[in-house]
Amino acid sequence: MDRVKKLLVVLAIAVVVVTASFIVLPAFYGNRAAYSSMDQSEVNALNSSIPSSVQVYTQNSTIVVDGNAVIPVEMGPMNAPSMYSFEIYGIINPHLIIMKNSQVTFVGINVDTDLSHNFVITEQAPPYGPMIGMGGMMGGSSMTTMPFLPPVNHGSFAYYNTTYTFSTAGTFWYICEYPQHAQNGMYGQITVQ
Ligand SMILES: [Cu+2]
Repeated sequence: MDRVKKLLVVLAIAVVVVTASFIVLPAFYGNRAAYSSMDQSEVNALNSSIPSSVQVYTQNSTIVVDGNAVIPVEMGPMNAPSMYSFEIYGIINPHLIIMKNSQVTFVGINVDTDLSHNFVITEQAPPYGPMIGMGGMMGGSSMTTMPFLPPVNHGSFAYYNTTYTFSTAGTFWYICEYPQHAQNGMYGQITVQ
């Protein structure tokens, strides 16, 4: 009889864990619009056609956006010193200076061969803890959302467009919400003026 009771307890725990994982994991990793994918030539085309509203100052690691623009954001570039990096027009984690009321579509593209990433905008300044992304997932601090995009798969790059109109002047940040990534340096500053 004791054996049966033990078995029942183990089964009950298993049911609770499995049920909880079906509720918690989608909240953490899914529940957002699906991503699309593009190939290397499409990535190259986006990177090489800089909009007229965008000025790239490589020496200052700064990109100025004055007006509406579509901007590709590479996530996890393999040539970067750290795997926890963004790259925009050849600059790692650039400082974005955005003129007020510009509407910017960020095309988040995961170019990493190993890790999942996303790109969201937040008012929260660094330093970041390992679970900074949980704030956004719980409907908290992030101003935009993006699903976690999987690594490159046989030449197919997962991407997701997120559009934001910067109507408020101030200092903002872009981060990767994947646990520990922002903490390890996967973020950059946005100045809206
Ligand atoms: Cu990341």
